[in-house]
Amino acid sequence: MIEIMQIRMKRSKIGLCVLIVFVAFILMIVTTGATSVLRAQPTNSTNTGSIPPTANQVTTRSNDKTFYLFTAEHDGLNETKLGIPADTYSPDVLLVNKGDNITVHFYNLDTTDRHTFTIGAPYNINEDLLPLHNGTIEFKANQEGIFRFYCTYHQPTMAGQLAVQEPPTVEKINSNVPK
Ligand SMILES: [Cu+2]
Repeated sequence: MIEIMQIRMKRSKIGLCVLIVFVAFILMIVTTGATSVLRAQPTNSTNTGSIPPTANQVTTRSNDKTFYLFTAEHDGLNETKLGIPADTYSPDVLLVNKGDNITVHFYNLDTTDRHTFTIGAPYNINEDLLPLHNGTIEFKANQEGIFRFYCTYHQPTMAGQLAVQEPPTVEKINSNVPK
């Protein structure tokens, strides 16, 4: 009778041990899972818990853009022989975001010729400069697209492009990548 009781006690001890190991195993899985969930969240020093997830998407915006635009001339270009003017702009591409306030400081470096900065609709700009003069053009880039600007005196060479693009949206996490 005593022997049977001892065997039962042994069995229940073994059962208890198995239960403890099982519970410990479950706890380990749960803890590891929770850690990996925490790790899956973006690590961002500026991102506090109170900011909603959409705050990870930011729009890069610098609403004011200033350009210095110069007249240029290609040395050695024989205008009579080639039948084209030697005049161009530098730079000849102005890339801006829609909604930007644009300032163009336009310098006529030519000692003899007039030059213009001209854009048609919808911007309708025409800045005409005497030799060695400069002017400032200000406008809001409220129309998306690529718009040709040109000098009314020196076609077809003296021309460029104003590119007005939709403001790019970038992942905030990407802006933290070291350059
Ligand atoms: Cu010109």
